[in-house]
Amino acid sequence: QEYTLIKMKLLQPYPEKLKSLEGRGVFLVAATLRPETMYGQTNCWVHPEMKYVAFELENGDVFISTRRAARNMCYQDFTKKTGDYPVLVELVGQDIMGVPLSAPLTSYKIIYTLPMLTIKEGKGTGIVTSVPSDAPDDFAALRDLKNKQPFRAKYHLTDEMVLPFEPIPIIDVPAFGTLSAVTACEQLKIKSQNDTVKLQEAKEKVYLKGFYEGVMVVDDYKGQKVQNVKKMIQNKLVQQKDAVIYMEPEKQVISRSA
Ligand code: ZZB
Repeated sequence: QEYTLIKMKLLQPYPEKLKSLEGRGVFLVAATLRPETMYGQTNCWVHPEMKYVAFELENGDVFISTRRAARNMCYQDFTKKTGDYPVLVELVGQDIMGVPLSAPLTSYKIIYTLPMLTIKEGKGTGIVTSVPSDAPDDFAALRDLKNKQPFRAKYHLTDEMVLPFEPIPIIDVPAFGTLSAVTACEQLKIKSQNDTVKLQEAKEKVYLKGFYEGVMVVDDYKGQKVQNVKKMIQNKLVQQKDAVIYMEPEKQVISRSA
C-alpha cells in the first residue's frame, strides 16, 4: 500500500515534552490516500492514549509517528542507517494535543492537533489529517468537539483551536455538492463519531463517487477531474518537500520477541 505522508510542521511554542527539540524542524506525519484533498485540511487528529515516537531523519529533521511506522520508514531511506530509527522522545498523543501546526495547501495558516479515538494503531502513522468536507469521519469528529465544551475541556483544548474551523469546499461531487461528507452525514442522520456503521456507509458512498466523478473547485485545479489531478498534486507536494511517499506492507507480522 502506497501512502502520501503529509508533513505537518510543528510551530512554536513546542509543548513541554518536546522542549529538547527546540530549534529543530519537527513534523507530525499523516498518511493519506487522498493528497488532492489537502486543500481542505482543518486540523490534525492524534489519539490521546496512543504511543508515538519522535525520531531523527537523515537530514536532522524529526518525524513523529507510531513506532511501527518509524520502523517501516527506517527501511525506506528516511533515516541515516537502514534498520535504525534514533528515538529522541517517546510520547503519548495527549503530550502533543492542541499544538499549532503549519500544513501544506490548506487555506488555514495554523491548524491544531485534536483528539480522535478511532485512530487505528496498525495503519499509516497513527497521525491522521482531517478533511471534514470530504471525509465523513472527520466531519463527525470535528462536529462532536464543536458541540461539546466538556469534550474540549477533557483534552485541555481552547475554543480557538476548534470553533473557527469550518469544512472548506474543495471538490464538487455530483448529487453531493461541494461538501460531500457533510451531505452524506446529514442524509444518513449521523449523530456522532461513534455511529461507526453509518459512517462506514457514508465513507463508501462519497469515496467512490468522489474519485470517479469528483471535480476540483480550488483555484489551482478548477474544473479538473480528481482522477486526473491526484498524481499531479502528490508530485507537487513531494517536490515542495511538503510530503514523502511511504510504503506499508500489506500484512505486518508481529515479532514474538518484540
Ligand atoms: C485525508 C482524507 C480525505 C482521507 C478524505 C479520507 C477521505 P483507508 O481507505 O481505509 O485505507 N487514516 C489514515 N491512517 C489512519 C489510521 N491509522 N486510523 C484511522 N484512519 C486513518 O483509509 C485511508 C484514510 O483513512 C486516509 O485518507 C486517512 O484519511 C485515514 F476526503 O486522508 B484520509 C471518504 C474518505 N475521504
